[in-house]
Amino acid sequence: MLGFFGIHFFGYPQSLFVHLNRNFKLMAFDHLSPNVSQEEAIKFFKNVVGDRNVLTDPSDLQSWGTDWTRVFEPRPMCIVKPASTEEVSRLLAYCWSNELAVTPSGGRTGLCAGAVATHGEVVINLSRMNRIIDVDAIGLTLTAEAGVTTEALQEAAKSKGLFFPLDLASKGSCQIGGNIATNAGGVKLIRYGGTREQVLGLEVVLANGDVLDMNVALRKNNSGYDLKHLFIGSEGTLGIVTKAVLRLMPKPRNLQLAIMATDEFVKIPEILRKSSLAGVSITAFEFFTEVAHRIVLKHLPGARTPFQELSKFYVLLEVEQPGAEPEIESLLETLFEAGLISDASIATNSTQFKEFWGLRENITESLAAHGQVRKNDISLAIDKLDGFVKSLEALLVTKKPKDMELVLFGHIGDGNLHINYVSPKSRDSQEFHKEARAIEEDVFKLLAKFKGSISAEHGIGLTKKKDLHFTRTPDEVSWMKKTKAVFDPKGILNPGKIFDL
Ligand code: 2HG
Ligand code: ZN
Repeated sequence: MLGFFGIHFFGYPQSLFVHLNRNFKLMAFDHLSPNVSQEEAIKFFKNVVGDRNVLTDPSDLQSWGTDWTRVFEPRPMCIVKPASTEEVSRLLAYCWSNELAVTPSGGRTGLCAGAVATHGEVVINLSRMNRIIDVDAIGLTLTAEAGVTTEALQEAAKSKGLFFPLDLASKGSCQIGGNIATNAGGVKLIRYGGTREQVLGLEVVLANGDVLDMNVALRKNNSGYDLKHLFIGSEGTLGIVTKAVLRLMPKPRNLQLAIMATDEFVKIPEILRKSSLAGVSITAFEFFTEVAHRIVLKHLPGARTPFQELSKFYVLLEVEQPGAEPEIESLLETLFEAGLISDASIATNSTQFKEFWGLRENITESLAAHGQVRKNDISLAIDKLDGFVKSLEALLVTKKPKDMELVLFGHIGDGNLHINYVSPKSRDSQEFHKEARAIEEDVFKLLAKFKGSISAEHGIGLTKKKDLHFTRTPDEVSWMKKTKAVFDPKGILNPGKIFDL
């Protein structure tokens, strides 16, 4: 699984991009008037980072100019790979004075085209800035450059007997800079919070090249506005994150994992309620449907189901069990007795532990192998989940084309549902997206009624900016734009992402 996003991404043929435009002349942004030629700019970049760290080869532009969304065709001017904050600062100062658009980029595992360069942007990729600077085992902090992968951070914490709780299916490829830019959530949010909760300090290079140092490793710091939070989740539109101080914690003790089968969605929130009331210490509460399970069993080499017969829904529950008492077993008994689950399996060794997690974490990869996919990443208050899913099912009865499957899974313990629309690869891609979009619009309308969000953890990027209004009020969007104008009045940083200026 590790590194899967990278591997598959490079393997995808160009025909998968929906908005094909075979004219490779760079498109420009109306609000910018670049005052250097492309050749001059590339010469400057090579001078800053060295010849081999500026990529202009068409295949490099294709692979480094996009993320995992595969919907928009990448058309960057070039890819520039700095090795230090100072280099990022020089690059941005140059782009600022010459009005060149910039797209910041990391592990490129994003799912909403936040790091896709479609209009001749200079892609600044932070992969070479991959040093772990410090692990402080007393203050429980870790300082790292933006290009360190999430998995490398986990390993660094582990090597000191500590724990970095951010955990995502793409952890082998995604980088902390991208995690911060998108405020990534992941499978342990229910217990430890998302990326925002792990960040104590940040170093950011602003649009004009100034370095803003908010890099203090303090747990408590109530001295005025906490500016770092503006950059977390801003998708590279306010500045480029170059360094972060992150929170560590003691390793969880004795993790237990079970997969439970249930026949009705309505029972899932009830399972969560009963588990919380039982006082077990939940570290993950994930869910997937039978369809998702079947697709993983079909496409993931060596995947096995722990069940004799398949059920409509599954919950993956991970708990920390500090004492000797096998709490998860008695919890499962309670859930059986209450008629909430029909079957369950507990991982009894580390191999099974990995296998069970694999059944959940490999859904995205298996879906990509299975068909063409359009993704929603929505969230709702837990008590509204059931009503929403019922309305969704009613909607699908009339709207869903026969050859389209709706695959639901996600971090249900924190109200985050991933809805994937999947059709056979043989379907015409434009038609598929048109049909899926028609359903998606109704889903978003429904979501607005239920006071949910159109993006729980993936961000807005290019794919969802037209839908921002379903979740954010006009006032909120207007203040976002004012904030953007303060930090980047020329609009050079990741233009076209989240909203148009
Ligand atoms: C996950 O939870 C990721 O596995 C990807 O956020 C979700 O593929 C998706 O829709
Ligand atoms: Zn997710």
